Amino acid sequence: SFILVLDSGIGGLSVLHEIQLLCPDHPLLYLGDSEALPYGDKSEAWLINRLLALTEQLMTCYLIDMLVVACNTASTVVLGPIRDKLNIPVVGVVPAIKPAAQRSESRHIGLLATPGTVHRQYTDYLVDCFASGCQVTRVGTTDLVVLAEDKLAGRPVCPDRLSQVMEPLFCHSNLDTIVLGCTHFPFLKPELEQIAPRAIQWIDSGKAVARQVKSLLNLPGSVIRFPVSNRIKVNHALFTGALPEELAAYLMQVGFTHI
Ligand code: DGN
Repeated sequence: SFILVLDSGIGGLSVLHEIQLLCPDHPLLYLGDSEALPYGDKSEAWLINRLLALTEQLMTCYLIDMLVVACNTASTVVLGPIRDKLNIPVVGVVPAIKPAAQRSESRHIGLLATPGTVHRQYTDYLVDCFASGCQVTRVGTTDLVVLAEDKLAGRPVCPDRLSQVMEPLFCHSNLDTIVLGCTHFPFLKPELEQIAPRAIQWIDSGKAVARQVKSLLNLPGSVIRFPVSNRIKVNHALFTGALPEELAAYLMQVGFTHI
């Protein structure tokens, strides 16, 4: 049985990587809905229908025991309705505001996410509940989603474009922590570190999500179990749109068969 990890495009692969590290024996299935990239400009109803339709379609050919919505933009709106409709555990990814607020010494953090996530009510809730007493500067960008897609497709990341996006965060000299609130962004961390004017703590949700997945796998009866001896390590990846050669190579390198 598989854990299905889903995002529009490649972003969810950053979460998949963390799950792979913590649950190396569990077969993983990745669905990159690249045809519908970006999810950020889609309505709530459209997202719910799309995610349900894709998951249900995959459930006809795969035994799926958990769904990870590896997209902040979608998770901040669709988790409730999707949990109501599917009878498997559903894990979402939301911006890591709480750990960022805990770790910031200057009490000024940045939230870097898609415009959809930045403006969500759910994000207001996270900031109100977990970052009280902290200044939170929010930057919404789709440019970094494109740059991350480009990077995994083997195209160079333009530092000037990155700097332009980051200026509204980097210009605050006391801002010491930045939440990478989009699953695409951890792929750009080396480039972001290179252009940062000072040392910044970059915080994403990947490891916390992997821990949650692992704890759900360990709950008796929460997932379908099969004997260890039958466990063959098969990881599959599917994309609804075209798959660049470089990305196919990356998937192979991390142990995924593209189907
Ligand atoms: N990876 C998505 C996220 O975490 O918000 C962004 C991609 C998108 O569809 N907008």
